[in-house]
Amino acid sequence: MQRVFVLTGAGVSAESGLGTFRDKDGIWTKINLEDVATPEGFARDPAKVHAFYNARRANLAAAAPNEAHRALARLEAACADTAREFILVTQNVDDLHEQAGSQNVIHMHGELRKIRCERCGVVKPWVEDLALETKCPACTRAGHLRPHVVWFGEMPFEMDRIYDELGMADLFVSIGTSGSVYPAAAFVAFAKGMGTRTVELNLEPSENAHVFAETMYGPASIVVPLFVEQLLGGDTW
Ligand code: BJW
Repeated sequence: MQRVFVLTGAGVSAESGLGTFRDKDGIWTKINLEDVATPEGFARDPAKVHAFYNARRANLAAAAPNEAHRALARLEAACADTAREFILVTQNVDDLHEQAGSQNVIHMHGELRKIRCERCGVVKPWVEDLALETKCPACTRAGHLRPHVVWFGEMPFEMDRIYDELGMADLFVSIGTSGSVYPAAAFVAFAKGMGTRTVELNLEPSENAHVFAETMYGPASIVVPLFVEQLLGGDTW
């Protein structure tokens, strides 16, 4: 095995105190996703969208990486030590993977701690609250800043690079995602079609569970370290 491709979703950060989206009590059971996670919702009521992401940013400020994030950072380090390639593609907008030490990370749905100006296009780190009146740090105009996240109907980031990496992977591991949002939900079928070993680690079977060759179910803080330990101790490593 030379190339490891890991996909993560909200379940990997659940035990860090960040809510998932579609579970019982998930974010989309409390708030209408069309209001806060679509460009149309933002155009209709930007103040509501800013309030939603300000609260998410505050949640993130109080969160810390868990054992699953740390195990993935160990796996990346083990790959580096043995001249293997490792890439972590996350649907999560939190930065807990980076806080745990992961380095080669693609945030396909953007980053909560970044903002983008729709007028001048600048992308900047941002940890404070955002309001309609907030001025762009680059062009100084107010009223054009938005969270640097990918909403429904928008193209996720770095898709060409992601599919290039997926096409070369020997091992595809999906962690803590329901498999209900495309294009990430289609990665496992793509990997399987390439003859890649596919593994699902999740609290319970996802919508794509039947596509995976191997599965392991339980909380991410338990199953991810266990899987990484087994992988690094195995004959094929
Ligand atoms: C644990 C655990 C623990 C819990 N341990 N596990 C019809 C058919 C096919 C596709 C479409 C369609 N209609 C529309 C589309 C496309 C659409 C889509 O997929 N819609 C579906 C809902 C049907 N997709 C898009 O629009 C995407 N763009 C796109 O396709 O571009 C091409 C295009 C562009 C223009 C025009 C046309 C096409 C963009 C999707 C953007 C998603 N954005 C969000 C919000 C990001 C910002 C934010 O965070 O606020 O991304 S929505 C939300 O869902 C977030 C997540 O990244 C994403 C995925 O959720 P995830 O991570 O899987 O979380 P959950 O909650 O669903 O699952 C958690 C899992 O963890 C569960 O399985 C639990 O069991 C498990 N778990 N605790 C381990 N402790």
